[in-house]
Amino acid sequence: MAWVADGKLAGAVSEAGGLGIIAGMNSNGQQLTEQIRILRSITHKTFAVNIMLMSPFVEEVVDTVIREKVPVVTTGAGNPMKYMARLQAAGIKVIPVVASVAHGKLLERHGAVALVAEGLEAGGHIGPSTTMTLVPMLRDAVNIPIIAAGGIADGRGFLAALALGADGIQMGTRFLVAKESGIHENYKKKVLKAGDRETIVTGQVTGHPVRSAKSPLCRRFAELEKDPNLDLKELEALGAGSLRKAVLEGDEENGSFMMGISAGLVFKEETAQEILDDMMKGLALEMDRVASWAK
Ligand code: TUI
Repeated sequence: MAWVADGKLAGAVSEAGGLGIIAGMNSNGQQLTEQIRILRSITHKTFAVNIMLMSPFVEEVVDTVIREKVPVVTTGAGNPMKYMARLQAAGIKVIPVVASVAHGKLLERHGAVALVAEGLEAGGHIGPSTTMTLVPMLRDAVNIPIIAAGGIADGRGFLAALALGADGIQMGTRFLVAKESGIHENYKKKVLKAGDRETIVTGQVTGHPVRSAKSPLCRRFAELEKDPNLDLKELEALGAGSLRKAVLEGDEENGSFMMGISAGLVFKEETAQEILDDMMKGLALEMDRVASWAK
């Protein structure tokens, strides 16, 4: 959650009992160090940094998490193999986000302590599988814990993920509207008013599909993608900086409002603590409801 998951939001999530994750993406080493400092001023509990592997600052971010003795690292949007040995040697637990079974098996062999299995219901950059199918297939293929992601925003999704064989869940979209999330009001409003058909996937042709709310920018993307003489450079230029424009400026014309399909299940701005409490309460309620079917 580049530009969104800063030290303040991740700190609030960890303090509330979750594993708060700072988005390393787009930060250079110095900016990331500052966000880690902010998080540590909010909580003494454990936390993680996500390394977005397509970021131009990957090397700096890896150096920084090692220097700052970050306890847990998650990785996304690529293969973290190149960094696994260094991170593990520094005592860091690595939890890669995977979008395929083969990738999960490979990373288990190379020392991942757990995997995030992210389905295409998620916001931002996504893989080709659904959460519903990826989680059980990965469950059959690896022996390390699996954290399900993509499409989960309430107790029903939480229970469903556990039923599919997951050991935990990761949520992004619901935290977009956390009180501690500093995103622009326009962005929060889009999440809160979203229905089931709010999001769309663009960028298939570039090989990096991205799910975001439908917007004028998406329409321009879709038009360009249909063009047989498509210039990938032009497409990338259109996308560059668009998430920042959405998060910081709420720019409805040129912003990329990344969110998962689960935005249609998010109705309230709440503190991170309220969100986590509601998830745990929802899980217990749904377990009782589902258990009654077996009686
Ligand atoms: O990384 C994410 N979500 C993101 S990154 C991002 S920035 C971006 N913007 C435009 C294009 C690309 C990136 C916005 N949202 N989630 C974790 C995630 N990782 N989802 C899917 C994957 C993934 C996909 C393919 C992980 C590995 C993979 O292939 C591994 C390989 O062998 O390269």
